[in-house]
Amino acid sequence: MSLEEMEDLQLDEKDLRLETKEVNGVLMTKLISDTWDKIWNFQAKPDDLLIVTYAKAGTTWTQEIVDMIQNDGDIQKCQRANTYDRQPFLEWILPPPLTSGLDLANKMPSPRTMKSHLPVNMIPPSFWKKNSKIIYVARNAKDILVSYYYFSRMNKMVPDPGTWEEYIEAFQAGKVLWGSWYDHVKEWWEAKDQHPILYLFYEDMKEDPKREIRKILKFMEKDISEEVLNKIVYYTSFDVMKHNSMANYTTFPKSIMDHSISPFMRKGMPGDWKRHFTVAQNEEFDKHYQKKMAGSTLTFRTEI
Ligand code: PPS
Repeated sequence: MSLEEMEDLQLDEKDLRLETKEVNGVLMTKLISDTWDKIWNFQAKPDDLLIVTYAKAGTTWTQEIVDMIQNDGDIQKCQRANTYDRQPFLEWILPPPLTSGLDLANKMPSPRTMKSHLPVNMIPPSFWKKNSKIIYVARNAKDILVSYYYFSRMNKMVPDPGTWEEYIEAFQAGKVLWGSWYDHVKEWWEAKDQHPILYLFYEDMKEDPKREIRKILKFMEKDISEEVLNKIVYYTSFDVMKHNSMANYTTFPKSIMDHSISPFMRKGMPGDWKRHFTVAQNEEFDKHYQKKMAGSTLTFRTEI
């Protein structure tokens, strides 16, 4: 059953919010946790491309860029299906009869491009064995927190975020789906020198999308004309993608994603956190941040 068909089931919010259960101390949905062996044993191939992010770091944006590159800027081809059907969400397990990302990935003909939010030590080991390419995108913690908060309100499948104050605490403690942002970005940063990993920043992509798309092209060993490159920059800009129903999650049943609470394509700007953190919250967050990130060479820009 497709997600679109699920709309007819008229499910209540309490039946939708997925239960959680940790895997290796990292909060996941119970469905992911119960299917963990199958996810861990996923068989990657050398020509797979995996796009990894902590949630809300610009996954969908990067997925669209990669798909446009793979299709030489052909808009029609990129409209063939929703983002999540074009590039399966590897560890995302849905209740039957819905099709899970893992099943989609297993059935997909090569070369496959997939998405994941897994921390580096939870990536199925076959990705390392097969030397598959990985694009990692990181985004500053404050904008992630705001984006994740609104997303958790509008997406009825993930845990209810509670109040803004409660959510800041949960985020800092890593008690949100996919665990600690701090560990995620730092551990992937360490891993990037040992594997074919391209480590990008959302803020850099926003500042100069053409420059960052060129990095992706080089990493994918693809050559395209300047004209196609300009086309990709245009069609993957926030304002255009916001209206692209194959990329903006508006085809999801409203009972799952309610865009009237907050659109999936919400602001698309670094620095929106300033409209949400009070001065006191910001000071406390910065103090905690210094402790968590101490010793890492990784730095972020919280505005551009
Ligand atoms: S998810 O659910 O984890 O896959 O979400 P993800 O796609 O990683 O992140 C969603 C945020 O990315 C913004 N977005 C974009 N920003 C700039 N340009 C483009 N093209 C773009 N597409 C998506 C989206 O608006 C979410 O950020 P916020 O801050 O909430 O607006």
